[in-house]
Parts: sequence; C-alpha cells; structure tokens
Amino acid sequence: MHLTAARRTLFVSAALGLALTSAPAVARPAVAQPQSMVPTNTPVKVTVVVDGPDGRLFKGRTRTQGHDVTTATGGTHRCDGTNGGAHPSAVPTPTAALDDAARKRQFTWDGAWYASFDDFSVDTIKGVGGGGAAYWNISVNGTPTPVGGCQFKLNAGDTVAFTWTAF
Ligand code: B12
Repeated sequence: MHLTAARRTLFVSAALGLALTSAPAVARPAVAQPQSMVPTNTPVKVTVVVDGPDGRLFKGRTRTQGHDVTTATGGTHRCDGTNGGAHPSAVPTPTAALDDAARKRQFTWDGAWYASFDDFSVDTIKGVGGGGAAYWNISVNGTPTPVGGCQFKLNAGDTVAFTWTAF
C-alpha cells in the first residue's frame, strides 16, 4: 500500500515517541561539590553555659553561626572561625554563640580585641570579670579550647562553657 509523506511522518513520530517514553531512566552521576563550595556556616543549635564565681549565671540552647561581633572595649570584628586563618571559610564559634545567647536573653558581655591573635579575649560576662585573679575559661564539651573563642569550630549539639577560673 502507498503511504503519503504526511502519514509516513506521523508513523515515524509515534514510533519515536513510544521508544523515548519506554526508555529506561538513566541515573545521573553524583557531582561532587568542591570543598570550597560546601556551606560551613550553617546555623547550629548549641548549649551555652556560663558558670561564675558564685554559681551558674546562664544556661540555654542557642541557634548560632559565625558572625561579626561588637564589644564596648574591642569594637567590631569578625568572629567566624576564619580569624587567624584557623578555618578557610566561616563556621559557628564559641564567642559568637555567647554573643547570640547574650542578645537573645539580654545579658551583657565584654572583651578586648587582640590583633595579634585576631580574636577577642572574653573579659566580663553579666558584669563579672576576673579582677586580676581569674579569667573566663572557654571549653567545648568539657575540653578547654586550644585557641580563642572566635577561632574554634562549633558543631550542632555542642556544649560551650564559659567558666570563671581562678589563676
Ligand atoms: C598567660 C596566658 C594567659 C592568661 C593571661 C592573663 C595573665 N594573667 O597572664 C590567661 C589564663 C587569662 C589566658 C587565657 C586564655 N588563653 Co592564654 N596564654 C597565656 C600565655 C601563656 C602568655 C601570654 C602573655 O603573658 N604574653 C606576654 C604579654 C606581655 O603579652 P600580651 O599580648 O599583653 O599578653 C596578653 C594576651 O596574650 C592575653 N591573652 C592570653 N591568652 C589569650 C588568648 C586569646 C585568644 C586572646 C585574644 C588573648 C589572650 O593575655 C595576656 C596578658 O594580658 C600565652 C602563650 C604565649 N606564649 O603567648 C597563652 C595563649 C595566648 N593563650 C591561649 C589560649 C587559647 C587561651 C584561652 C582561649 C584558653 C581557654 N580555652 O580558655 C584563654 C582566653 C579565654 C578568654 N577569656 O577569651 C593561646 C592562644 C592561641 C590562639 N591562637 O588563640 C596561647 C597562645 C597558648 C597556646 N595555646 O598556645 N592565657
């Protein structure tokens, strides 16, 4: 039988459509993200504890990420783990967590800025300082941090403690 050009086109199109719809789905290979593109400063929930000379001054869960911090004595500086080149990209940090808890629960803290460490020293919390006899120790999950509070990376669920500690 003789097929017209139009019929032939229709037939070929239908056959092609059927072939395409019945073709098995091809899984796309997972594309690995370069390390530099993985977001590291996603907000995390941590517990912030402040223990003073006469007992607990604060304990609370705080949502935090690395951010610029402003203190009366030290001014405004980044506090996101890139301080001192500690981390290649921004991360949540202990001092930023203290800052977030203080803002949320409306208590004060202060700290001097040390350009030599590219970090704040946490000097007073809720008006309590060391008075030359003590300092605010920073620990994460019970271990004192080997670096200042803007250089250490916090992970979700961590407990960061600021503990008034006599010399
Ligand atoms: C003595 C000392 C302290 C004393 C300082 C007060 C005092 N009465 O002397 C105290 C006990 C308070 C202290 C605390 C801490 N320290 Co300290 N400290 C030192 C040490 C051994 C000597 C500093 C010194 O006297 N320098 C000589 C003077 C003339 O110079 P200065 O610039 O005026 O010194 C001042 C600063 O160093 C400042 N300071 C001391 N420690 C720290 C830490 C940070 C992050 C900042 C910003 C400032 C600061 O206090 C000094 C006196 O005013 C150094 C080690 C070293 N070799 O430098 C570590 C050192 C500076 N400390 C260090 C650390 C990690 C801390 C803490 C964060 C520990 C913690 N997990 O709690 C805390 C700070 C917490 C906070 N509240 O912010 C690290 C800093 C590393 C870094 N890259 O951040 C160092 C280098 C030790 C180390 N691990 O190698 N410290």
